[in-house]
Amino acid sequence: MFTKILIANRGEIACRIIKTAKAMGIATVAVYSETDRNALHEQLADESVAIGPSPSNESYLVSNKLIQAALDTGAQAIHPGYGFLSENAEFCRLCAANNLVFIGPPVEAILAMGSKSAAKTIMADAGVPLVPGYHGDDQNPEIIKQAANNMGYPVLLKAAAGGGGKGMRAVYAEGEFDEALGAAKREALNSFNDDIMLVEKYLLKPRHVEIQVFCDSHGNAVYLFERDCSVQRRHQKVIEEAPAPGMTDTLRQQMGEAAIKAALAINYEGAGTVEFLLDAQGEFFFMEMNTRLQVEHPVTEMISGQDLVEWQLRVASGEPLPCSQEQLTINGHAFEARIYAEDPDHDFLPVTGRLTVLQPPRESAHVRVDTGVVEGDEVSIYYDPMIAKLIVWDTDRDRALQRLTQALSEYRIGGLTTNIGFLYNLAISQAFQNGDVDTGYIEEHEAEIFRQRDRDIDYAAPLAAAAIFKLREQQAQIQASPFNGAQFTLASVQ
Ligand code: MV4
Repeated sequence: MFTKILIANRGEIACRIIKTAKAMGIATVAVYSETDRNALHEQLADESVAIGPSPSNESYLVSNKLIQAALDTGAQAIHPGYGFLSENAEFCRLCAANNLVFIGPPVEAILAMGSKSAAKTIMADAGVPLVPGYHGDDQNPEIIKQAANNMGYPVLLKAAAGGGGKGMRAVYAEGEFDEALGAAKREALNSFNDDIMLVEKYLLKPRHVEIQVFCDSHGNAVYLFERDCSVQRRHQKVIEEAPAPGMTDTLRQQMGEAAIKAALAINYEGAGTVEFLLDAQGEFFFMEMNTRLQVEHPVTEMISGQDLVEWQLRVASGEPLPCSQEQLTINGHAFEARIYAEDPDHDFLPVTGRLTVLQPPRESAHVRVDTGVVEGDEVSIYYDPMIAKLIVWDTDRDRALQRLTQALSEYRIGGLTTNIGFLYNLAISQAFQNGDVDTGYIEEHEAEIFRQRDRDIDYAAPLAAAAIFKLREQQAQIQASPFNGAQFTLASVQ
């Protein structure tokens, strides 16, 4: 096992990784930009290295700075977290060239999943079910249109290099095809410098169900069940849960085995996620594979009782998987809600500012809060405005959902606008309570989620109470301090 690792990331995921490394007796090196000089991840690590200015393309995205920091501190491995360099094949290669272990899959696996068309060819050969469609090399527009006509409308055009809905166009009739293809190609060229397109049958209101897989370097592979991530807004996940509502043992096993086939087809190692679309008839189709630890991994940890970061560290150091498939079981139900500094009443525009009050619900066997900020920290313009992930667990879905609404109503954040009220309204909406989710959920239930202000949590009184409590605490501290002559001013609490 490694004795020291560098975490090439920041925020909650850097803190999350440090926590497990500490528990395993592994020393940690944090890296930090100017803005993050005193950030929680920098404080929690055993050592830290400054990597330059706040913009991520001058710090967290500069491969050479991270490699140099690892070499200078004697770290043997680099954990990339998610985002930033986590799926960057060049960075993965650079680690190897410097005798550093990249805590992630082999570079070939990252490259294999880089193109949607190439990935679909690999998966078709491996016998993984695909959405009917055309993903060939011949990019003649007439060939693509003929494929669309043959499968029947509606169809969905997707950029092979795409992700997150960019370069994607729905086409409802042959007459719209040429214009849609042109527009999708232009968007893809602008975004990815690559306009290779594929076309698929457009599934209406599918669910997004993904399977957590793990493979080691000894040929072992397991799946750690599924997560339902259907509730999204403009391709951003909002609430995730495990297991998926309504999932049967048979379908779970079929999807799990298909996911393992997908992973083995690309000689995968480490933590991976195979995303599927699941239709109302229970048919499922491979969408893509994410070659990293995902933001929503905690719901899988809560229902499986496994620490996925510990698994990553063991596998990366050459150990076999800690468990066989037969030893893995599902216990209870978990939700994750992503708490953001953003304004739901203004098109979810990101919000910046100081977290003057930050009082998460108390953590317990039922409530987990993964965060990278403390009260008084600033949410800056430089990075993703996620404040925390709130994860809850209980023995069944109804009870877990009750835990979620309770924890959301206890969460106190002052100083900036957050999406907590929106998450609360979403969690109490009737169809969500029923587990009746699909990828159109938020749009379909907009009126219920946005309009029921009377059912919103009432924040004003609890926030005022929190501010008064904090003022008293600060005054008591000053009175007890040997420097109690110091000037004390109350920071404004919003
Ligand atoms: C689809 C689809 C329906 N049919 N493909 C959206 C992002 C990209 N990764 C794939 N996406 C979709 N592909 C076919 N053939 C619907 C979506 C989709 C979606 C998928 C998962 C989660 C949320 C979504 C929201 C809108 C559309």
